[in-house]
Amino acid sequence: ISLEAAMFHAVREGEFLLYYQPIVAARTRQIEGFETLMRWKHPTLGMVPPVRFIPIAETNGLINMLGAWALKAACVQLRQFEDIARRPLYISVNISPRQFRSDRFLDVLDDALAFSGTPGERLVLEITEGTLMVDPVHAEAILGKMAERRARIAIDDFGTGYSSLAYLKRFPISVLKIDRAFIKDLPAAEKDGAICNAVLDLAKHLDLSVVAEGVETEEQLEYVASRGCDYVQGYLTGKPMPAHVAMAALKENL
Ligand code: G
Ligand code: G
Ligand code: MN
Ligand code: NA
Repeated sequence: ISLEAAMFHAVREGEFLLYYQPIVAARTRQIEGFETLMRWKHPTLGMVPPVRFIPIAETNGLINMLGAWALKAACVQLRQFEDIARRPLYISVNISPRQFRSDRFLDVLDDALAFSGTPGERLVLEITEGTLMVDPVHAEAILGKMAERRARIAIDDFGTGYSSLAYLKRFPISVLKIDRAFIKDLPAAEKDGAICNAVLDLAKHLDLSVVAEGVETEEQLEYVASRGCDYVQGYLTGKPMPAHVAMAALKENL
């Protein structure tokens, strides 16, 4: 049985779940939000990583169904996180290229917000540079619609795609997520440091927030925080975790 066939079965059986990774203020380490990361718990294969099943779902179209489910479930989960924290948090959800292009995407978005009662401004949609560049005219229209709903757009894996900086001017983007590739060898790697500094500088002048991804050490956190990076996400401040563990982490983090 192929992984693809198993996926259709898995959808029916409810084998997909969502993990949540804290995104924290670099200075205080207070949890500001969570990124939603999909997991597949297969009865015999165990945890199948997203790098194995997302590309298949993207090819066969299952991503539209999985993505719609994830968006709605994440918005519902946010309300529970906020009940614990007793302050506004946000939820960040990855949107694949095919989902972004889907005619139904805006309906899916509206449904998730309406069903959960989550205000649009508490939602961050993570897209990659590639998603924007496939069809920039279409992207501009969709991003405008997202902005009408006050959802914020984050560029995921920033700096690794094939795109021009011009899109930062053209599109209503709020957040840059510096890819882990530029963080992992800090503070020793001078070129990576230079790239991080340049991104932080650019973001400051364009009034964008920055999240440093893949922060694993105190030195890395100190490096980016001292250069003006407001938010970090990585194993140092929290791995992706099931919702109940994330809620326990929130209680510890008030
Ligand atoms: O979670 P890691 O936990 O292994 O995730 C690897 C990659 O899988 C992420 O970088 C992201 O691009 C993708 N991914 C994880 N969850 C989702 C999801 O819910 N939707 C989409 N489109 N991609 C996801
Ligand atoms: O959506 P995106 O491509 O940014 O996915 C984030 C990926 O990075 C997920 O697979 C997540 O599990 C992983 N990740 C998050 N924090 C760390 C970290 O500190 N170190 C490493 N190696 N991976 C991380
Ligand atoms: Mn992401
Ligand atoms: Na990333």
